[in-house]
Amino acid sequence: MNTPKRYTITAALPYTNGPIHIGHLAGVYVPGDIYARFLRATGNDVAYICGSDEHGVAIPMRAKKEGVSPQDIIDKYHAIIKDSFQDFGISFDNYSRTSAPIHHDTASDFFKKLYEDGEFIEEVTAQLYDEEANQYLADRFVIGTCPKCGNEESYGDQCEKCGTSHNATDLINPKSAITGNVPTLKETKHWFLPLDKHEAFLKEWILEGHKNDWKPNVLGQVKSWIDDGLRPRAVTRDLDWGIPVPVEGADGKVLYVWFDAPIGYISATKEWAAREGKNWEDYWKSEDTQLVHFIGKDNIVFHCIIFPAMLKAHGEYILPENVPANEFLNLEGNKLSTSKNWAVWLHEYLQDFPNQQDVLRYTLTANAPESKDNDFTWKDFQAKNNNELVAVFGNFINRIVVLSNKYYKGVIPTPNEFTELDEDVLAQLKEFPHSIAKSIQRYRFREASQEMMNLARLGNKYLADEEPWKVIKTDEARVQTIMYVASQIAAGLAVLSEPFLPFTSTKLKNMLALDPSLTWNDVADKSVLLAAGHQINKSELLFSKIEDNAIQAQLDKLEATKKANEAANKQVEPQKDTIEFDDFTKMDLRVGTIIEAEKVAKTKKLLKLTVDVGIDTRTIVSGIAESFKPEDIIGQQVTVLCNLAPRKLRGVESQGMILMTDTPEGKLAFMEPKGKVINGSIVS
Ligand code: B3M
Ligand code: ZN
Repeated sequence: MNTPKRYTITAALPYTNGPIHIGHLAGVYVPGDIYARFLRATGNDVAYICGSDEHGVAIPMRAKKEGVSPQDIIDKYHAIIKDSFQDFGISFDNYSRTSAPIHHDTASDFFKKLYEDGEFIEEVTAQLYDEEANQYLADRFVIGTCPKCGNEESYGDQCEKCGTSHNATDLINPKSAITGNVPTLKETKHWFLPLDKHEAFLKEWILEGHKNDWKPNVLGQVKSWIDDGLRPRAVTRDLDWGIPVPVEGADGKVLYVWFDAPIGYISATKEWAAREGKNWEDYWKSEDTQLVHFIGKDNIVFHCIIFPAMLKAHGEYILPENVPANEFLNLEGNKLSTSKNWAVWLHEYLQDFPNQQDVLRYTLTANAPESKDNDFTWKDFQAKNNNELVAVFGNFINRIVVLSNKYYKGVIPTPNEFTELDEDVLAQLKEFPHSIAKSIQRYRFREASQEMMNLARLGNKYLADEEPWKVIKTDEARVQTIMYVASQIAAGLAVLSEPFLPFTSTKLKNMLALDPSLTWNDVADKSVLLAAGHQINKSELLFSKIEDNAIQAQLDKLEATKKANEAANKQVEPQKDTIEFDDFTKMDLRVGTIIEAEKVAKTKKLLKLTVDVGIDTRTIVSGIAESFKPEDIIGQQVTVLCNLAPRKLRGVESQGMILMTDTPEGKLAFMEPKGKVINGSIVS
């Protein structure tokens, strides 16, 4: 295996304007975690770095909407996000935040150095301005038509549809996201990073230097950017939320969030190094260090063009060795969306599937959107759990541990002569550390996870073929060998599954009472992983079957979200023609109570109700059968239009009408008084 190196691995800093969902986990944090855990397991020096991105206009905008301060928003979501990462075993060496003083200092110093070295262009330009809100409009504060793809909902800095990144003034028909007004132009001074100056270098470094080792989707985006021609990019903003621009004459201006956020990787490393007694500069300024950025595809330009240009302009830093950006994950066929609540939120997942972090980690890895967008479905989640984790991995381990305890009181038996198959299986086991490593080193985490599962398959098949539970009746000596061989596979699996299934690996290591110093490379090099005579522990359940009703509950939840979104988007009916007061008083509206209810035969929608309306008890036929069961509405108070001319519905005469409205979920709801009233009370 390769000689150990030093690695700085970064994962995109999540914006603290909402919790995180499976898309974040699948695209960035789980692949980064597998990589970091694997590198540690193979003896490398690793700093896996992340933190909250707490500037950016999305935060004050959300604060405004919720009527709280931006600080309240970042504190709330920083805590939620940090907990989610911890809960899912994302093994960051440091999870920091960009509101930390160390980050403000680091980002300010970085800016000052570029400023003093003359790396910026200082220019007064006309920027979009909202007269009513008294504010310059940049980034998410302005919406308009993307000049590249025509998307009418593009943001000022980036079009989410085609991924293009632009200046707010490039938008066609810009509108303020605060007031909806058409902005005016107003002059203001800003500092620009002349990306054009770095174009030749970027082209050479990425499109030539990394043409064979960076992912095609990443190279493609970089090429298209460079082909379009790089232009100076403003790195400051007229805003009151962010890091103040640390030079004279910059009052009321802050650093552009995409200038400060990637520097967050550096500040978070500094914070960690100080805590651990390490030298942070080793991780950022030494040519021996490999810097790798894990991100989603919408962040490619910032990590492959802008941040490298900043690092290059600064002069003291290393550049990324690779930026293995992923595509997007969809959910049940639709784009994940925070605003539409179309997501599986991590904190909610854990409520519904407690202690089943590894199931989600595994499903998201086995289905990772590595080279194209991919779909997460609950059915597939169930299948991956039931058919692979339970039926293969769990079943294999369970058989070994249960049988060892049963036959040998949990002591690994002494093997007798190996058959050709035994030799072959043991030789195959030694190949797995290499084959899994090869996939991980090429950032092919799906492939790596499948290879890890293949080791469990090998073990499962070996036991199924050798059937020790049958052989025990005729050949005890042979069973000793089978159990010994299978135990070596179990030990290998405990080590090699760790990057993918860290919780399971820990449980399994405990179950096998595995020597904690056993390493990844040992699985390839050592001929004995679990020695004869070694005592293991009792069996513990690693995975359990997920039943259909648990999956249906998740699908129902999404269906309810869909309905709620449809209802929210539904246009309310326009007002009807004006009527006179007399027209209104002609209606006899009063409260009644349903005392009997039954379905009208051969209809889907109709219920025949008996309603006490105070003046009498009458029959009313109502089209509410799809929303209510007859037995559930006995005693329900309702509003009744009593003097509506009677009419026959399916042979039953209806003497009035019950007033209803629609719920956001698309069901019907009664117009009922708050608290019981006397039947016959007039509604006016
Ligand atoms: N906060 C953007 C995002 O979540 C972002 C990443 C910053 S990485 C330096 O898409
Ligand atoms: Zn576009």
